[in-house]
Amino acid sequence: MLDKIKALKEEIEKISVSAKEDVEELRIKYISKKGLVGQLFNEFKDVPADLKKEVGQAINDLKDFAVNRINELKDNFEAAGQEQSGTDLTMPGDPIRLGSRHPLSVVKNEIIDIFTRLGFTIAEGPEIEDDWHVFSALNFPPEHPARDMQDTFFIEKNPDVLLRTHTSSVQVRVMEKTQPPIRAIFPGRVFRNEAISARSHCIFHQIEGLYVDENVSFADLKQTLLYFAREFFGEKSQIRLRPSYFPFTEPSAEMDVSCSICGGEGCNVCKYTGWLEILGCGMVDPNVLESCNIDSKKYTGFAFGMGIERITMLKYGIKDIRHFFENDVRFLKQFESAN
Ligand code: 2NL
Repeated sequence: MLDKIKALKEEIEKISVSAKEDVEELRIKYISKKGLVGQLFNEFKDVPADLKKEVGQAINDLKDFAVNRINELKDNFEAAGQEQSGTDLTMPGDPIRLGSRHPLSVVKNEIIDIFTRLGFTIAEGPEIEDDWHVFSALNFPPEHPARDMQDTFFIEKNPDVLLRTHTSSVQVRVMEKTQPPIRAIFPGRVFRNEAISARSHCIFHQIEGLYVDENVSFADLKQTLLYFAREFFGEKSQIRLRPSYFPFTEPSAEMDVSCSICGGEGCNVCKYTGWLEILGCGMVDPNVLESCNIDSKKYTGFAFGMGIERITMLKYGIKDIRHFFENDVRFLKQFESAN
């Protein structure tokens, strides 16, 4: 009996399978009730009493061995089977579609690059602001219409908690805590309570610039903005300044750049004028400097501000501002190569 058990163990040790179904056959052949190992349990009753202990132990060990061996064959087969089931692990994977930078970010980064080459640093600040930083420090009179609920989003009923309508609030924060020279640009999201249309949105992006030091003049402003226009719209660009009004600058101007689409000849983008309006600018009003604890007798400064959506629409010929906020990938992927 012990010899038979030993022989059966050697037999089971040697078996190999070539198909998954064979494993099931082996299970029936060896470890089912009527299988070869199962039969040993029947024969056990004829084993002499003095050998029962030893033989019983050997049969139990054989059964454990057979069960483990067959499970092992089955596992090996399943692991190998996955490779054979049609997946070639040496094939290159499916390409993952990468996202692309949003056109507003592409243009914002380009503007930042141009001004950092001139020594400007970048500053950011809170979107939820108070009246002082958005209006009062910037020389807005108490009854100015921009303070009205029609133009400004107030948060709940507190008139001193509002969404900034321009990034100038960040410039106020910087001036309050730093003495000149100050030379920085301020990109950010701003909010105005306006009806949404092809040309305007209630959320948009601005980039403003500020340069405060001794002897900063209007000539510095013009030369800085001419450099920007030529870097951004092309070296042949011309600029012109038209008088304007902002509460925070005096004098104030609006700047046009010669139309980069038609080169000034006249086309439907520049409405046949040859010029595109791109930003507002001026010399910082002395009242603003004083509000921020900067001595307006010692220091002067220039500032400017532009809408990033507007510049991007001009640069890429985008006709509707709402495209920027819909995030339709068919629109966004057109800028994949831009940056
Ligand atoms: C526009 C015009 C402008 C400024 C922004 C500014 C900021 C401070 C002081 C003085 Cl703290 N000025 N910013 C100046 C002139 C124009 O923006 O049309 N933006 C879209």
